[in-house]
Amino acid sequence: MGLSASESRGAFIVLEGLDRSGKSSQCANLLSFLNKQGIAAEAWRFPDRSTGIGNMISSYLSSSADLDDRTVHLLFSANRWEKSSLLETKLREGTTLVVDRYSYSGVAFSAAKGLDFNWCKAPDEGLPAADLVLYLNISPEIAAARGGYGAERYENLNFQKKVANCYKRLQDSTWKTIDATKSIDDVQEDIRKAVLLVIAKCSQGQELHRLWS
Ligand code: T5A
Ligand code: NA
Repeated sequence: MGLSASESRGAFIVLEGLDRSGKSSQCANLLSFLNKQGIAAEAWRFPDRSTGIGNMISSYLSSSADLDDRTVHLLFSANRWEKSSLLETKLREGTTLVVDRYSYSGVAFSAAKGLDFNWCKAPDEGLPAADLVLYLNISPEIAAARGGYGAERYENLNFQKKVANCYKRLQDSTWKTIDATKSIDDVQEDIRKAVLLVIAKCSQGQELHRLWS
């Protein structure tokens, strides 16, 4: 069931960026800020490694399982579809969702491997679209210098440069670019301003869009 234009709802906020751009730190800070403000909110992440499909993805990312590129792309998409009705229910109930990666990662990372850009978009067509995509902008070099880099499959400089270029092709009016090289607190300040505006619009009934419109 779609959402009618006048219904109050939660906002669908997605954080995107290269590996080590600071998404998880910012999601956690944002969630506690929103809860302190008395705003109903939950933090989600993709891949959701807790499902059967998520488990296959997790083995693949840690390089313990090998999968064909198109197969893993479709698993990432299926992992979003399996959560999509709950996601929509939460929004309709008035819960704001702060989501660490979504379809935008799905397209950017698979297209960076050389898969056709439009082929990569196709399986996610019809999923709820984010009201706001916060793109944590950082150079691949600075991200690589942060802690823990190199543990998972995609964490190498050359590949991350390709991912950054693919992200650029996805940007539309729902995206806001955030300078992710600032301190954690300063990045959070910039994020909060953008998020509160969008939460207000959604509580006034802004329509939920579908990918890729
Ligand atoms: N993927 C994902 C696909 O290929 N297709 C898909 O459809 C989807 C959904 C897993 C991988 O899967 C790919 C993309 C990924 O390669 P993940 O589990 O979210 O995705 O892994 P990462 O994004 O790599 O998560 P990370 O934990 O590595 O990075 P974050 O969350 O961006 O960064 P964070 O907050 O953990 O911070 C990293 C380090 O930097 C420091 C932190 O303290 C930490 O040490 N830091 C800062 N340092 C200085 N200044 C700041 N402002 C800082 N912010 C954080
Ligand atoms: Na993360």
